[in-house]
Amino acid sequence: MQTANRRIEVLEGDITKLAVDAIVNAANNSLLGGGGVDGAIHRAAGPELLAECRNLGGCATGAAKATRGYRLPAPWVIHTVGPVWTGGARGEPVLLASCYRECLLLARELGLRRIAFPAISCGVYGYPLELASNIAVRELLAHFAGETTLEQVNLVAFSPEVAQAYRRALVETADQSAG
Ligand code: AR6
Repeated sequence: MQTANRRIEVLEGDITKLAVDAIVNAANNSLLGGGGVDGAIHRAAGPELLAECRNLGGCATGAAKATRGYRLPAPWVIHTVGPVWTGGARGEPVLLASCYRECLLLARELGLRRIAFPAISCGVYGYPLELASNIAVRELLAHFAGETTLEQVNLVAFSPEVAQAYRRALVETADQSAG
């Protein structure tokens, strides 16, 4: 657990600037772009990204699909679709966990070493930050408990509140594994 925790790093800033192997996009079911981090990624990657996305036939909530990164510093984008938060009784936790898991599995299939995640579902889709950061950390630790090519995962926070939520979730899981 200690080792896995050290492989997770919280970063504050714009995910589109990161020169990691893949950045994750919090997309919608169409995969044809939108606002928030999705809009920022499409703007930074250029129109070639949208052209590739048009061929993917959309993406189910909780699933993930990979494309090239085009003009981004990251060579890959892994698009996933988080759940819209409607109170938590419509499978939102399972679907959000599935987003992280599917992205991590794709990253492993592609043989990637570094991946960066935005706070999937925590913007327009309204997922409570504390709950979402617990799920993110739990799924990352579960992934690191198995075989993986990944050496480092960045949890990218676009605001100090998000960074704090991630840090708290990391501390709590470290405490749990120590106790
Ligand atoms: N870098 C890192 N994080 C960012 C950036 C950025 N450049 N820009 C925003 N965030 P959201 P969702 C943060 O709304 O809730 C889109 O229209 C943001 O502050 O982007 O999954 C899609 O097309 C927040 O913490 O994604 C979908 O329709 C987090 O990224 C819908 O929004 C996620 O916020 C998906 O909603």
